[in-house]
Amino acid sequence: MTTSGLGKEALNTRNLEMDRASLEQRMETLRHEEPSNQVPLVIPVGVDLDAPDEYKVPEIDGAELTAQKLKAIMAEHGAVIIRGMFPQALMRPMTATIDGVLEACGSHRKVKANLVSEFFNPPKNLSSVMPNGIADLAALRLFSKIGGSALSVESSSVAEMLLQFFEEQGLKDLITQYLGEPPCLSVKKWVLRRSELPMEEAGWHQDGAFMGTEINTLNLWIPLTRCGGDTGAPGMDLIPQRLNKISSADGAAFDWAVSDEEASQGSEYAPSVAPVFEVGDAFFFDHFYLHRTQFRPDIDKQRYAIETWFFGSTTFPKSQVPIAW
Ligand SMILES: O=C(O)CCC(=O)C(=O)O
Repeated sequence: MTTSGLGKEALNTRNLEMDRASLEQRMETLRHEEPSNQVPLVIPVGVDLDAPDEYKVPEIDGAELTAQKLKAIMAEHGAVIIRGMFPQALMRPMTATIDGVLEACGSHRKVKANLVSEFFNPPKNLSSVMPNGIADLAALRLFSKIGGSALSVESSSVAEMLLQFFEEQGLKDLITQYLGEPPCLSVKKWVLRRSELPMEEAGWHQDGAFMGTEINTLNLWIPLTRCGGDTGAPGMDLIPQRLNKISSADGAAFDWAVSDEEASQGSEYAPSVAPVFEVGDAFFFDHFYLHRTQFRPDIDKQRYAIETWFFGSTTFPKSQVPIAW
């Protein structure tokens, strides 16, 4: 079966209760599992690194992508842009889906009364799987709302639709080969994003600073708006360099962040870049990659994106609340 895209039409054909039960089960499957060290780390922590021939964010065409190539590029550069990975016509309608989820999550009345729709049907165990239950979920919802984002799992139907889409696009096989075991996802690091205007300066960070480093990860960041560079819509500011340890948080606003001075003017790192992303591109990076939401004073356009972190199904950060796939 091929998907009709990621928009409202595709969403309308889904069975809300079945999606809810399916996502609930995925969370139950890993609820009591602890990560193990049976599968080797894809990126060993802290070993000496050879400098690449050039500091850059490599780009390859979607048609050229193989797990072997992904592994080689990620090992050398820490990230890669896959141009034209997805058909634009399938991706564009996802912005309306994100609007629907954000609107449903923004309505306190709907969330409180648990008014189920295709845009808001979280699994019934969502608060109970969080490390600190409902208090954690409430804090995460507030944090997401302030940042103009929502957890994908707020709509089980959107989450299940995305999983189906990823599988149809060959991502499950690709990521299994990359991680050396089947992937899982997570409640906290699977995010639907619509940037807020005016933009606030976001902190440089490596996600491993709060997830831990003895894990296997691959983040698939999907822009749904043309963004980055001089487009006026925020892409990502990137340090185009493979790192394999967590940088110091000295001078940064949070203990998981890196100060702007250190990231963009420090001698330790390659100069930052802000590539242009097109709808249909995919951007892969891992928990050591130093990045932030692109910031410059002339940003005046909204940008939509999907952020999906995949982890090894035995090498995941438990704190991020794993979801079996
Ligand atoms: O979408 C963004 O601007 C931020 C994404 C991000 O930080 C991430 O994917 O880890």
